Amino acid sequence: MRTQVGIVGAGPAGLTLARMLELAGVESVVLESRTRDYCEHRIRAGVLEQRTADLLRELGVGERMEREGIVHHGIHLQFDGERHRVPLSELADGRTIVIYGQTEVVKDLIATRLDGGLPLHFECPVESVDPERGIVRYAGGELECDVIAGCDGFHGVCRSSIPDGILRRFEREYPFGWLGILAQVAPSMDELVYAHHERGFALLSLRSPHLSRCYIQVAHDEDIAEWPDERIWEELQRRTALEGWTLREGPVLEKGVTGMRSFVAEPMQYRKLFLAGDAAHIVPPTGAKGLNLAIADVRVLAEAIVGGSLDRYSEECVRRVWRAEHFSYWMTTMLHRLPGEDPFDLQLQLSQLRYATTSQAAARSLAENYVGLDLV
Ligand code: RFL
Ligand code: PHB
Repeated sequence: MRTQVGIVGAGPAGLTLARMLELAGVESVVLESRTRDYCEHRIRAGVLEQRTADLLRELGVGERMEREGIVHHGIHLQFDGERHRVPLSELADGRTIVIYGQTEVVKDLIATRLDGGLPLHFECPVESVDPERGIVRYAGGELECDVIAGCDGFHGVCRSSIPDGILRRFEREYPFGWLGILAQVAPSMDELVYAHHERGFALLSLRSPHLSRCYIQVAHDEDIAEWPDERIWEELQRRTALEGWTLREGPVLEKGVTGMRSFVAEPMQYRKLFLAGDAAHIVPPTGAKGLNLAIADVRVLAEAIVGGSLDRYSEECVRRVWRAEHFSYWMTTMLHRLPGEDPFDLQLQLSQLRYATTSQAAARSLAENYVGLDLV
């Protein structure tokens, strides 16, 4: 088999790239190791930056997002028993964020690809790629490509096919994780709440007017079996408590623990192989940047492929990647309890939170980064 662009992975990066190439008249084949059902139900991100939402609209896959996505103009930071609103849109040129699950973005992109009769193969794990020759090897055979797009996530095979000595790796692991739940109950707040608390961080988010998505900070290797639903709600109640406000509880539909890591591999390209999204970089979820960065990468990649000049792909991506790395690290270290911290560390966090919610300049910086202005 031969194609112009071989895309490894049908996550947000691979699927968005395939759609952009299709509209530009470039042929591609997408190979995905998992089933369609698995890809469509893997619960992850929920916050789309305005430019991500705009791109999905431009690509003709934004119709359901337009109907079901929920536009937000602010977020809340809670600490020291008080909740403070950060008016994102007011501070960042009227920009907004859209609450629309990654699962839904993926479903819309898969449906469009398959409706168009274009090649997207599930249950087709790629075994190896040859970046020099542009060969993608999978169980049933080989795909010969002009360009290989490595969109296969953090644990994929593409990054490790780059010979030793080429990539620089930057990494930070955090000694904690998030326990996340999806619950069948109307969200108790109309906007997201990021809560700093002595018992650990908590986040109130949502997926729809009837579905809440909430997280609590736990140990990175926390055993989910230790967390019956009542214990999770009790912890969420304590960490988000506020006088005159109550957190509504409901049946837990899904729960899981995720570790947290920062990671960058540079350069994001080698010969015919171009890495995009989680295959090249990971951010902790506190800044809501992972999905948005993945889509920003493939926008650059698609334009470079169509324009025929791929040399500067990595260079064009990494500045934005490092901005998001810094912002996600900053949000994470400001909001979580840090093992080994002392009272000095705690006071620094509280001071930073007060500054971010009282100084116009500090709040604007947070807002610009959160909504994803093109600063770099
Ligand atoms: P993905 O989504 O991991 O997709 C990679 C795809 O490649 C497939 N694959 C292979 N296919 C063929 N052959 C192989 N050998 C393969 N190896 C792997 C995989 O099955 C998969 O389908 O990477 P992509 O496309 O780069 O997208 C990145 C995003 O998924 C990720 O950054 C975000 O989900 C991160 N993230 C968040 N990002 C945000 O922007 N906002 C958020 O609010 C947000 N919240 C989150 C998050 C991630 C979380 N977890 C679980 C890590 C919340 C959580 C809890
Ligand atoms: C989510 O809704 O899953 C979510 C929202 C904001 C974050 C991370 C995850 O920072």
